[in-house]
Formats: sequence, C-alpha cells, structure tokens
Amino acid sequence: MEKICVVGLGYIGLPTAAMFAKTGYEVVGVDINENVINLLNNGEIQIKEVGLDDLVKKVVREGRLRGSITPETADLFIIAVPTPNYSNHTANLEYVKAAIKNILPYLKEGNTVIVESTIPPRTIDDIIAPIISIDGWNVGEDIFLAHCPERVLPGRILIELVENTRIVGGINEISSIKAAQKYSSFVTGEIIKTSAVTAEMSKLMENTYRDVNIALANELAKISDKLGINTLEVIDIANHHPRVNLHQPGPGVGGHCLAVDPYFIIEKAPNESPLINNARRINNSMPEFVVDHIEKIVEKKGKIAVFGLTYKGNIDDVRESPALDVIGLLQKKNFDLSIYDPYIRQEQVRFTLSTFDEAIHNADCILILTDHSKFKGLDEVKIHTKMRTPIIFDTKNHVQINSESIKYYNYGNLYKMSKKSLVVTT
Ligand code: SAJ
Repeated sequence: MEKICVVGLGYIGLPTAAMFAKTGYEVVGVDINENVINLLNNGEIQIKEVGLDDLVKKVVREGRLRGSITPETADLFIIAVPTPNYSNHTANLEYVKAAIKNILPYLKEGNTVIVESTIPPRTIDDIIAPIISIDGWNVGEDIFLAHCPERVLPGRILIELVENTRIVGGINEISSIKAAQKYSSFVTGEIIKTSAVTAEMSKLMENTYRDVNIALANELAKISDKLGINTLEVIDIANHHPRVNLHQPGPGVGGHCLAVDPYFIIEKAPNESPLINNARRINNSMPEFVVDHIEKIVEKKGKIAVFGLTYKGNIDDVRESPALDVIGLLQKKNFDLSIYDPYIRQEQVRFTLSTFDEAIHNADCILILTDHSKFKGLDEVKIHTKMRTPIIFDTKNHVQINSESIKYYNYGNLYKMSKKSLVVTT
C-alpha cells in the first residue's frame, strides 16, 4: 500500500489526509502542534467542518490515518501549512520552507512532493525546488514536485475536495502526471495538468478576480452615495445584461483568501498591478465609509449594536474580517458599542459579546456587518420597544424589515442618510 505524509493538519491538510486515508492509502499527518496530534490519535479533531469528525474517527479507528510530530518516509508528501502575510503585505513563506526542510531527511528517489499552500508566483521554481536540490536531488527526475492549490469552501470541504476541478502544476510534465495520478484516486472533477507557475497564478487570479469585482461594486456604492443613486437597483438592472455580473458592495472584504492573495501578485510585480492594488485599497477603505455614515445618523456617543463579526455569513471565522476594523474605528470615535454574533464564542475575540436583547437595549442603530441567516428576520417588536432609536444600517442588504416605523438603510438608500432621519415616524 502506498504511503502519504501530509504536513500541516489545518483546514486543508486534515480533510485531505482523511480523504486519502478513506481512499485506501496509509496516511501519516504531521503537525508541530502536539495537541493536534494527540487529538488525532484519539480519533478527534480541533477544527469544525461538516462530516470531518466522523470521517477522521473512522479512518483512525481503521488504522489508516495517524498523527506524528515528525515526518516519516513515504511515497507522497503533501505540504498544507499556512502562508500568512507579513504586515507589509508580503507572503511569509517561513512555514512552507520549514516544512520542506523537515521532510528532506525522509525523501527517497521517486517520491512526489506536492505543495497545496497558497504561494506567490514562481515560488515552486525559485524557492522550493532549490531547497530540495540542496540534498543533491535532481528535482523533476529523482523527486517530482508540483503545486496543487486548494480551492475548497469551508463548510463544503469534503464535497469540494472530491468534486471541484483540481489544478496540478508540475515543475515539469512528469511531475504533473505523478501528482495527477494521486488525486485521481478520489477526485471526480476534472484534473487539469499545467506548469507550477501557471497553477500558482491561476489560484491567485481566481480570488483576485473576485476582489477586484467587489471593489468595483464598492466604488459604485460610493459614487451612487455622492450622486443620489440607488446602488442596488443599478446592480440588479445591469446584471440583466447577459455578460455582466456586478458583485455586491459591503463593509469590506475579509477572509484568508480574497483579502490576502492579491498581495502575493502585487509583491512580485508591483509596477504591473495598479488595478489589483487599487482594488485592495478600495475594499480596505470600506470600514471607514461605513463609519462615516454611522456618524451621519447617530449622535456622538450614541449606542451602536454591531451585528456580525465574521468575514461572511453562517461561519465562525473572523480572519481579516472588516467588522474588526469597523469596531476599531467606532471605538476611536467613542461610540458606545454592543456586539452580537451568534456564530462566535466569547473566547474567540477580545470584545465582550452581548446577547440579542442586551445588544439592542437602548441602542441608536443596529449595524449589520455579516449576512448570517439568523439576521434575516429580526424580532421587530423587540427592536421597536428596546432600542432608543429604531434604525438599522444593513451593509449586506440582508435583513428583511416589515415595520415602517423602523428606519432601514442599506446601500440602496444610503444617500438619504442624515441626522434628520433620527425623527422616526411611528
Ligand atoms: N463579498 C462581498 N461582495 C460579494 C461577494 C463577497 O463583499 O459580492 C465579501 C464577503 O462578504 C467576504 C469576502 O468577500 O468578506 C470573501 O468571501 P467569498 O465568499 O467571496 O470568499 P472566501 O474567501 O470565503 O472563499 C474564496 C473562494 N474563491 C472564489 O470564490 C474565487 C473559494 O472558492 C476559495 O476556495 C477560497 O477563497 C480560497 O481558499 O482561496
């Protein structure tokens, strides 16, 4: 039976390890966090992902997946460690480099090494291959090397690992073929073989495409605000054109992909990427835009009930969430804040979380920053009786409000915002 060593047991490494184990491989999962390894060897996991706990329990019980602090010899090595951003927005490749160096003593002729971590273009050719060559290996002949970026969505990882199209970018053709063979054991989607640098760039451009398009929608929101136009109606009408797909404006762009990946391109070609760079700036400016509008409708030191901390709806992930920036700006302006997010546990954040009732008590505005489905139908009677001023500013165009006595703003009627609107007709 072929053996696989997966380095990095996070949101990608762990499901990938479990999936290969389910397919029949002997899999050893490696992580520097001892707690993760101990949990895994008991059949338990540290992350939340639909169906993953049962799958891991099963393959660990059957002896096909186990954890280890150190790598072991294997036929295939998969690197799935994080690539965070330094504060100057360049990629921190230290985890990837350390993972490659760690597996070096265990490499044997004929092994395949796959990097799944998101990396800037040319990383495989210019950084990873040279590290492997240090030990005298001829990369592409003795050791096969490929970049196979993950493109799965949290909450659907086990489905998308199987069904999504998989990009397999080898340092040479034989490396692509070797890597594609491994994935074909469980991937039912198309497996596209290409070069390492094309795979690196394709992954980054998918998220950059989305980031740039969201920036366009956010810029439209700003223009419409100035000119007195309903942004949402414009988007709806324009999208009736068969070749137009305007995205949705919001409080900014968060998450570990869209808000990070474009910088990996900018880093490598700063003079050639002004559009991508500007898109990042526009999206990063949205928290300020939101707070400027809060100041138009709420008196100084009024109470804002912030609804939603996560970077998008129905998940518990606050990485790069624009809500964190909005809260920071509101605090600087001395607003009284309450924060409500039913998807977040108190220990995840440094703010004190409130219940729905506590959050809206005496509040002057509910500020919706995330489209959790729980926010769709809010208790209008409570809003009316408990809030000091029943106003909602919905940056996600998500909440459905029926009562006319609750003042409701979204990016459709933003331009109507002013302190005058504090006078609410009942
Ligand atoms: N957002 C908007 N307006 C929109 C759409 C999204 O403001 O019209 C915001 C969201 O609120 C959120 C951010 O963008 O803050 C990112 O959300 P997302 O759902 O677009 O993306 P992610 O980061 O959760 O997942 C993306 C996906 N990539 C693409 O859709 C191209 C996913 O398929 C990738 O697997 C993932 O990045 C990744 O790992 O790269």
